[in-house]
Amino acid sequence: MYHVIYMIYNTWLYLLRTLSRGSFPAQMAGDRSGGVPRGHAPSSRVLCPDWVEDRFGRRWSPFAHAWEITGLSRGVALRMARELRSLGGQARILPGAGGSRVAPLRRITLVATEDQYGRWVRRARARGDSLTGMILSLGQVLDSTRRRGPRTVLLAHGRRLVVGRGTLVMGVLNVTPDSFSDGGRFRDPGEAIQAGLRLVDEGADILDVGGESTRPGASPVPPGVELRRVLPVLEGLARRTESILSVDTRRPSVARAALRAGAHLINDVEGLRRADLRREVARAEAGAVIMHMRGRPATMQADTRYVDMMGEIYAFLDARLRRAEASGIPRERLIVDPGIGFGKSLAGNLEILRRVGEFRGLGVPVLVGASRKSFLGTLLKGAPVGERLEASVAAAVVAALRGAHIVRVHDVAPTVKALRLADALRRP
Ligand code: HH2
Repeated sequence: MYHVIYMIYNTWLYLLRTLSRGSFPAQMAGDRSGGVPRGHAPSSRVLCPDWVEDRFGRRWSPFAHAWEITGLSRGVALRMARELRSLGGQARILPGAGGSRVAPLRRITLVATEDQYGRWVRRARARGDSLTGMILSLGQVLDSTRRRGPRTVLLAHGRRLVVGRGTLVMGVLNVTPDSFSDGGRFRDPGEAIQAGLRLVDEGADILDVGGESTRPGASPVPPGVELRRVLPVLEGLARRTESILSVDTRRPSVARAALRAGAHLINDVEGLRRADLRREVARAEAGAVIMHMRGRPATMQADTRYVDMMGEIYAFLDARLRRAEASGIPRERLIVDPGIGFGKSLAGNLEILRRVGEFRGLGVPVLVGASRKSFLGTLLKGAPVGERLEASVAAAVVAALRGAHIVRVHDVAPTVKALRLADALRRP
């Protein structure tokens, strides 16, 4: 009996070793973009906060954490790999983006348990050489990824949003004639205000008022039209509810008027691309959501292929957070969103949901909006918008369980109820 167990154990060990030596997909070898521009400083992210599966779908020991660092020279990558391996961790070096033809930059995937990582940090601290800073910063990324306790997002008009106690719900209030799922619902601002107040009663923590559709293929509307749509609704809501008011806009003039009318947060699907918009947010000391979108709504679904989608989104959000900070908007006012449905394929949207916790490594709250989106219709074999409720609620629950702090939804009441379970499961 003992021999049989011993043989099974050895076979298992052999399989594990063979699998972990397996080669990476061929397309990675030719990767030249990876979302990191030339000359970009090395940046790191935690690939797997709770489960450990690297971006090639390979599962690692369930008590390890995986990091990816991009933009390293070959020498530094080799040194890091050697050091971590000597502590029992694992490392794999891949071609990265940037550098020169002679000295291309590398990216490295590291997998280590907390204990191995702790020993690495102690060793690096004692030595105090050029790798020390990078090794310590891995820990900071890891900490923000796993951080579970409440934190506060600072908003305009002195308001605060406490994030991290339970999943927060942002209720969608579109005052557009053409939004993909709820356009043309209201005949006048009064009706929209009533609908917003109902969402608050149902448990929405934030109301997101939008005056321009960003559905795939949507054409932009003039700022004046957008303003006429959102302003009376925001003013009415500001008078009648204490709820946090967000405005879904990419226009500086709309943001300025909305913030004056009582909005606390700017939700920008263009990720604070415009300097004027950053200025308005900074001036009003407002909060802002930085969302990832590739291209423009009119064209974003034309090409949804990426070499490394999660890496590109992460690098984009990281760069936009830094740009916002440089414009006078501190991180405490910012939230990130990977932008489900904005230039992503069905597989891409599912991957974002599955791996959304990785964005926690950016150190700010993570928002996800999957509600009623067309990838759910595709999964449901072409179900129209009105038949996507259950899948939308499921997507919000999955996002919460996988690490999102805030979900943006149309159907607030059923989502709030479903999230009770998700939040109970997440509590230690
Ligand atoms: N999705 C939409 C609009 N704004 N903002 C954030 N932060 N995240 C999202 O996923 C997101 C968003 C699109 O949904 P909807 O508002 O319902 O449709 P439309 O743009 O057609 O008005």
